[in-house]
Amino acid sequence: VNCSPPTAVANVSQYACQRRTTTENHNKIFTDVMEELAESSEFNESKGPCLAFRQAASVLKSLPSAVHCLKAIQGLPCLGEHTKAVMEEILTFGRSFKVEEIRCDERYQALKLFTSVFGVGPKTAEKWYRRGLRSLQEILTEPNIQLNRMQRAGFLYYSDISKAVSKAEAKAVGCIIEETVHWIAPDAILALTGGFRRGKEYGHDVDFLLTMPEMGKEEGLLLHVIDRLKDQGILLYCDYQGSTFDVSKLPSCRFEDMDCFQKCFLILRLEQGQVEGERGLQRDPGDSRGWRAVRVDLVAPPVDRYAFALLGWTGSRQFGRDLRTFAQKERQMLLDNHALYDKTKKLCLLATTEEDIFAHLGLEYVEPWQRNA
Ligand code: 8DG
Ligand code: MN
Ligand code: MN
Repeated sequence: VNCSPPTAVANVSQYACQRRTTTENHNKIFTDVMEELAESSEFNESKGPCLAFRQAASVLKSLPSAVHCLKAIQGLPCLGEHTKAVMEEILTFGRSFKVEEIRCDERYQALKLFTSVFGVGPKTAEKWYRRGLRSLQEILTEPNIQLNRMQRAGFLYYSDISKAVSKAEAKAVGCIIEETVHWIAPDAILALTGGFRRGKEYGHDVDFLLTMPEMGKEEGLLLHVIDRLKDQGILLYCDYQGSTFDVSKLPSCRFEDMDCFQKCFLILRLEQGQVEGERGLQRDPGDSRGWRAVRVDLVAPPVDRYAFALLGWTGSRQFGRDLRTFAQKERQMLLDNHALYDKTKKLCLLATTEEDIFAHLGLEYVEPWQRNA
């Protein structure tokens, strides 16, 4: 085994926004384990270790080749002692005993299962676990559990929405959204965001951004779209959140990916016949329903915020997180889904494209498909 580090190693930045990370991951055997460790830390509310494992996974994802020995990762940023120990285990035994222990843990299993339901976060999952509940069936039959509307939809469509959405299905959803939006407003601006914009083959949902070329015209748009989806008989669930966006409150100091734009979290009914490659296909008779439920997110910012929203909603989460950290630590700027504020100049920097934002930050432009950090 050639243990010389890849020549580019010395140049790997600690910030995902200064790395190019395609969907081609040469170190999946490590990153899958890191992500499980991160999730387990999250369940234990260990924020530091959780972030550390996510950052380590992200650095490994950006490498141009597989790591075959520990020497090859010398000098790489964000790889702590803990991470290196896990990697050594995997290199030596082909597996990590630590992660296998976690996988067997009753609490980890239950929390992972519960949070896989749409509308169930770690807090609710923990509450159910403490009440001695272990399976989804037990939750559904426990008389004292009050599910909210989102969770009820989550359980109702569980088998469909826990199944990955393919690129072909995302494309079919895109056609429906496009037709619906442009039927209402022919000049509306619509963009695919999220994992599918980054070129992923599969996702847990399909994300879109929409706006109007004229400021303010976007206001009623989303509710119109929702009505129209309802009329088509394909709206299975809708959680609409009105805008709480307030320009006078810019810049926001919120240091996360939440934003105040009007948005909706939907579950749509997608006919298999509308999916490319599935037309006229003979399917398993047990799956003869002919349609599936798909999670869809729509976000509608005002057009002057469009570039910031597009950058935020394209992700990945880690890429966005590092962009915000980079802006603050390296440039004394505050970045969120609404704006970029220069603390030195005490003003908001305007942007109409993502390229503008990278330029303001003094960063080389990173294409969407290179943001799979
Ligand atoms: P996936 O669906 O393929 O699994 O991955 P994804 O497309 O990258 O994740 P996502 O959960 O659909 O979110 C898309 C991006 O949007 C993600 O990078 C984070 C960003 N994002 C925001 N605000 C919010 C928010 O309020 N909720 C969610 N879920 N994501 C948000 O900028
Ligand atoms: Mn998504
Ligand atoms: Mn989403």
